[in-house]
Amino acid sequence: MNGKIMFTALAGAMLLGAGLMTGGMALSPAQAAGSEAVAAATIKVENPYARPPMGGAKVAAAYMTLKNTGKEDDKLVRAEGDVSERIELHTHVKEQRDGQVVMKMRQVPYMEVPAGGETVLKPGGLHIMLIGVRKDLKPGDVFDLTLVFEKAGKVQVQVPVKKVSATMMHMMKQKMQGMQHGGMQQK
Ligand SMILES: [Cu+2]
Repeated sequence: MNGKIMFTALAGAMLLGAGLMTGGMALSPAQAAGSEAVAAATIKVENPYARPPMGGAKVAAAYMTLKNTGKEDDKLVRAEGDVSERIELHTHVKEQRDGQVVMKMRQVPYMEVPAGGETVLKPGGLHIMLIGVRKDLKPGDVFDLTLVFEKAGKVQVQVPVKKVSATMMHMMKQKMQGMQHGGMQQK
């Protein structure tokens, strides 16, 4: 590695660091030279939002669409932030219980985002679980999440908290009647 490459890599890392610290969504990896920084631009996050915790529960979920404009498959391997004590990647799975099909939440090790494709995180499907939410999140609030991708690295997202619709409220109440995560009845 010669001096010039070393310097470029260092400058890229510093730019990336500065961008992350501002907590801005507009982290522009393209400004930083070097292939690693450019790779980060392959992931685009659209329509991020979260539902507020329900009925005093300290859990909430974040949803969004992850788009991979790159030529390689990528994976969301974890999410970080100080909005909650723990942040997990979850999905819902169908399960038979007492002769009924119910949806239960499961932690997953990663979420695949295929090359040229997208992965949609939505209620009843994949989601980012916020466990032990630190403050009283309410509609209108915005919090930062850092998504960590296997290839693209860190992507900063600002997540607005949106109101729960009446239908969703009903579903979530049903869900809360189940044990911890389970019990949401499938329509
Ligand atoms: Cu969950």
